[in-house]
Amino acid sequence: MTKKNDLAQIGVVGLAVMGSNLARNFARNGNTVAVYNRSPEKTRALISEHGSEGNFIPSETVEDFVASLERPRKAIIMVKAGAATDAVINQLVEAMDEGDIIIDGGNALYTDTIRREKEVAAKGRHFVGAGISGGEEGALNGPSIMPGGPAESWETLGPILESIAAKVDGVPCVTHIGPDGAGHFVKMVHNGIEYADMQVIGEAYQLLRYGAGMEPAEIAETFKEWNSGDLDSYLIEITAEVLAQTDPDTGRPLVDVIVDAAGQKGTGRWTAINGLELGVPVTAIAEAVFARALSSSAQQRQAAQEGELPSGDLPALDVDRAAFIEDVRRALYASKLIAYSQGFDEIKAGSDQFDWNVDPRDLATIWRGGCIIRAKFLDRIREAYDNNADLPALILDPYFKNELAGLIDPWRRVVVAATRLGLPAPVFSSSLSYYDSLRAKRLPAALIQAQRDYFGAHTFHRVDKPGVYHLEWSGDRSLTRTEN
Ligand code: NBP
Repeated sequence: MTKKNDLAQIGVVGLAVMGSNLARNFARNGNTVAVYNRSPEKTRALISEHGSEGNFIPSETVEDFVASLERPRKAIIMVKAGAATDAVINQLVEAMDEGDIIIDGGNALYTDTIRREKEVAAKGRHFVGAGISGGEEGALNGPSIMPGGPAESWETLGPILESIAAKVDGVPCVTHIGPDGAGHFVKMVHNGIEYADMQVIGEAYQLLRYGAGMEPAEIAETFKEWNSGDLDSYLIEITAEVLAQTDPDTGRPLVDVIVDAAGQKGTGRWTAINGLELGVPVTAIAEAVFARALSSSAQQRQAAQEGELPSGDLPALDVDRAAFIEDVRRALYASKLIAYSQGFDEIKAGSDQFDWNVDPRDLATIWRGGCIIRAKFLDRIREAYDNNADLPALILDPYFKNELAGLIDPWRRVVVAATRLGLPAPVFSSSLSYYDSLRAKRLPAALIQAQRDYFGAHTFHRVDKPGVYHLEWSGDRSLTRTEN
């Protein structure tokens, strides 16, 4: 515990699971931490259970909390995103002075962060929206942190955030992402990629389980093997553990006693909505969000099962099992590549729209540790952008193109197999369509343009000469050049 007149280098407001773990992480790394929670019981519980882990200064009012901070004061808010965050910001702005820094470490929508930064800056305080990934375990032992806000706040905050971030090869998984909402934007897309990553793992499991007829424990072994290759990642690692787990009550595989309705808190949905708004096809992410929604449509699913929607002929899997397992691994890898490629496209589009200047290499670096999508292949992504900062798409990097050459045939076979087996694989199959759309010399968009011109005189461009054209569909079918 601290001496009476010590001041804290950092403060944490909101001591539910994330806030209390983050406060402990700060304290364990040699920082004196001021802590405050609306209900004082949580503050008292933190001190009584973990007070010996480092230097904490607990307060039961916002005023005492602010007074216990060293200047410029730095306070991280870890409360429920939305109205609670606004309430706490207002209290802190009131109690703080010019130049003090308020950091929102919750999962805020980036547009809220942009608004909040303006409001807080107008009152002479600094505001930093920081995405924090890694869940409760990461918060305690080293998260990946994505701070936005003014560059000058980063100068002050950088060292203290580096002290608690995960480290990979000695490099802390935190860096200044860009101004105002850049940090929360990038965290949103990170979560969108996480949705897609989890879904493709789910689709691989579904195919092995109900296509190849493997038991969860056997699939756990397969995932363990996969984790030592290209797919080496946190999510594959925990999937192997989850599938090996039995239910303490019944002894059955745990995955079999869990209701198959996936929850969501909104960041995946935001990523998909933002992709639609920016016109960036984040199909893998959107399909993953829809897949969760479909899984939770209990009534419809039950009606569809009771009404026994026709399945058509479903022949059993007629290929060599070992070959099928390897094909599924490659299809998973390919679909995952598409998800990341699309996520990086969305970040580039957001960065361009808001003039954030986000460097994709930074993300490939700070996502290597601490966060949920940490994966070995982020090193390859970093190399791809090192080699060409203006890559038109991640999958067009020479290394990934070469990888895809070895993945494409198995990927097609798996999508065909899933279709023939009647097993849903929405991200595997839509990612393949996305890939083939990008490759296509001609898309049916020409036909769509003609249809639009037919019913709405929306005009079209020609492949052979400049200008904008309209055909008199309901008249003499003559062609008019409407613009040069
Ligand atoms: P919760 O999101 O469950 O929020 C609970 C905290 O918010 C408590 O400290 C509660 O105080 C406080 N709070 C509320 Br609710 N309304 C308040 C108000 N009007 N004024 C002041 N405090 C208020 O906590 P969490 O799961 O620890 O997450 C914290 C943040 O971190 C969230 O934004 C979350 O999205 C984000 N996040 C969570 C994870 C994760 O894995 N859980 C991962 C990454 C980011 P009380 O004790 O007085 O009710």
